[in-house]
Amino acid sequence: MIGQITLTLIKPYAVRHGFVGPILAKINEAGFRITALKYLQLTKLQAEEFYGIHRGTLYFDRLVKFMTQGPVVAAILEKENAVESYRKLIGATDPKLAAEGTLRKLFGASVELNAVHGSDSDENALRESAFFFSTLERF
Ligand code: 3AN
Repeated sequence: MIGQITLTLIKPYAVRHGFVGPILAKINEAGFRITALKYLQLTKLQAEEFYGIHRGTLYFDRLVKFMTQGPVVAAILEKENAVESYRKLIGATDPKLAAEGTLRKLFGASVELNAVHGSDSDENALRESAFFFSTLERF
């Protein structure tokens, strides 16, 4: 499985603006198989754990606030070289700098409201997938 999966979140901002369908369609068109999918609202503690690596940054509290203000859609995506391939599809963290046609360019508003998350390494893809999904929820 290493190298084959990545974890994505459609963030509250994008969910609220009706972008779940369009984003999932783009993910399908790009050749990813959705092997797990759910809608949930993160608690403050869960968001702090998920973004633990950002603790101590100036934007940490705001990040946790944005990520808990409404439901997110979490999904595990499967494809050859999934992490890198999906990072390419989502584009740069800041939508202003993201390439044309990328998810963050199409659906993001700012570096904070940037529509989607994508795992940044195979190790984190496994950790984040296990954070959101039990083995019974993966197909
Ligand atoms: P990416 O999501 O592209 O991997 P990270 O891991 O550096 O980027 O950041 C995780 C999240 O933290 C971003 N998606 C964004 O919401 C937020 N973030 C990152 N850098 C900043 C920043 N300079 N100001 C505000 N929020 C930020």
